[in-house]
Amino acid sequence: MLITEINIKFKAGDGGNGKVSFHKRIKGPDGGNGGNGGSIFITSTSDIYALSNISKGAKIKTENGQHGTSNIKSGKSAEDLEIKVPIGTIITDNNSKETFEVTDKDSRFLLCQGGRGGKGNWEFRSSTNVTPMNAQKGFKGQERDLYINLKLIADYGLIGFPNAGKSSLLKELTNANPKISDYPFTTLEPNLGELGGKIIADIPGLIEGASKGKGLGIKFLKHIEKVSLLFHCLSCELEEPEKSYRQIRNELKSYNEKLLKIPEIILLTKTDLKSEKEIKLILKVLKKLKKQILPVSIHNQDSLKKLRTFIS
Ligand SMILES: Nc1nc2c(ncn2[C@@H]2O[C@H](COP(=O)(O)OP(=O)(O)OP(=O)(O)O)[C@@H](O)[C@H]2O)c(=O)[nH]1
Ligand SMILES: [Mg+2]
Repeated sequence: MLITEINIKFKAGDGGNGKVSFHKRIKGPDGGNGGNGGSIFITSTSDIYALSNISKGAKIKTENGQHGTSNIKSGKSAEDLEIKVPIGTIITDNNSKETFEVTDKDSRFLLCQGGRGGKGNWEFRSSTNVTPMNAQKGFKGQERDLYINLKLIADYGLIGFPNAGKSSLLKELTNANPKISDYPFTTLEPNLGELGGKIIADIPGLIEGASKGKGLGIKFLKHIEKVSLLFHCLSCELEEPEKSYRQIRNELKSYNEKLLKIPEIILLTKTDLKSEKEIKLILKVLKKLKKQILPVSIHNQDSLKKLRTFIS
């Protein structure tokens, strides 16, 4: 299952305590320092399912550093942890409101600093105090209460009513193999495919009232917020294509008006189901919308070729 939202706590390990001890023979201080606690780093991956690896536990933590010991021996530092999250993930600290964005394949940053180990009494020796009785406690590892939100970064988005043929087009155009069926809401979570180095996102169908939670709602629209082009799929089976088009646009608007500014092309889908004359009539009606319209059918290779050239 595609996980796109998680609330979780991260806790970096605490530093080990410094030691107070004295050398048996020399009698001088010989307490070692504590080891550092493990830090937590975030790195990026192109695996959009990667959040499922961290969604299971309520807390992710690293080990504490070990305490210092006699003979000026430092405690062992704990291993750091690298958490891989998909490109497009935004991590927000619920308390400080700091945000961290994983923007590309090279993103890597420290999220929770491991606690530094405390100094042993060896470190506190001086000309005025040759028998220091004090050592430092290990410092606390950084703890964060996080909200992790994945917004898939796609170049193009396929939107429209359920059953409009969005997933079928994604399958024809790209390497993706989404589930396709003749009932509404076949797609329950976004599918991604790649064509000529560009990522196309196919999201679950929208219906009137989606912004108020109808159908699968509009939560998946976050994945198309950053696309540079929307393919608005309108099936030529629709009784009132213009009205249907406006219904979808209204749902986009209710989610975020900025979506209306993304360049859009209407794909009149399933054209094989209608005669040429009927298609012409639909195109005439849709002309009023003053949008570019491409008629397509998965059973018409020519139309797919045109669409492919258009995209690449
Ligand atoms: N005749 C014909 N049928 C098509 C065409 N494209 C898709 N279909 C059929 O239409 C039905 C719905 O296709 P999907 O690709 O699952 O539609 P969708 O828009 O992804 O639907 P949701 O995931 O429910 O939103 C399936 O039975 C497809 O085989 C087409 O060009 N011509
Ligand atoms: Mg689908």
